[in-house]
Amino acid sequence: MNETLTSINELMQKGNMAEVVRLSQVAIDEGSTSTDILNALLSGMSVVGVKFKNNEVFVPEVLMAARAMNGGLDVIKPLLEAEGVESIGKVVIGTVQGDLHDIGKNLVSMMMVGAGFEVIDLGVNVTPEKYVNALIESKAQLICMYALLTTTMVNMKKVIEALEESGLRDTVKVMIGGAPVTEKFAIEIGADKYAKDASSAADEARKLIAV
Ligand code: B1M
Repeated sequence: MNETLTSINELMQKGNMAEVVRLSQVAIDEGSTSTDILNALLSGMSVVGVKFKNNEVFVPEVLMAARAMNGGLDVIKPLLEAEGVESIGKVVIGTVQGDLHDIGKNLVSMMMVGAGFEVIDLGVNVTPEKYVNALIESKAQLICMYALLTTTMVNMKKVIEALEESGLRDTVKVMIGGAPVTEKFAIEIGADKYAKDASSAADEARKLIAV
């Protein structure tokens, strides 16, 4: 990691959004790739995650770090999305009900746009009804669900049940992801696919809807 990337990593951990945004642009101007900057941000967030777990930092600090991370992601967003020109399909994405985490979802969303999908992002704390209504409105081919809490990942099953109840399950593929989610869990709840990270989510999406 060069000096700018190291600073991005450290300032992200400190929650200094303005500097992370400024330095992310500096890094691009210096020739760093979007992946270099993404890795600096992700490794910074891993450190914050460990400190959070060990009670060395608390929710306000983590929130500031998350804002700084989202600020950096916004700067590299055009680079991550640059490859997608024509829409190859529609994807509805959201963080499931009860869960307010959104960084991983935003990353998956950017990678999907980069892979050529039109993304309808429902945000966080998304109820099963909201997923169903978005599907009816958009006629998307894929629903992506994200959860970071062991207590909210169970709500993914409720979305699949709501799709079944509304007779729409056969019209759409369902992919799930997020730190506590596993392939085994995906099979258990009847999802079509589990993806471990944002770039494999985009690859798997292409395979799932066969483009
Ligand atoms: Co939260 N939090 N948090 N938090 N937080 C975790 C998840 C936790 C593991 C921390 C810890 O204890 N070590 C823990 C969960 C424990 C558990 O459930 N077992 C936790 C907790 C407990 C909580 C609260 C309950 C704390 C409290 O209030 N006491 C609370 C819950 C609020 C709620 O949601 N109702 C809470 C709140 C928060 C903040 C608001 C402060 C903030 C979120 C801000 C935001 O998102 N805008 C926050 C953060 C930042 C974290 C950590 C530190 C970082 C999460 C993150 O963004 N990682 C996290 C610890 C950790 O993960 N190490 C933690 C970076 C992100 C890129 O990774 O989301 O995993 P991730 O995404 C990955 C993959 O999972 C995958 O791709 C990405 C990488 O390419 N992926 C997909 C993601 N989505 C996918 C979808 C796919 C496929 C792949 O297909 C659809």
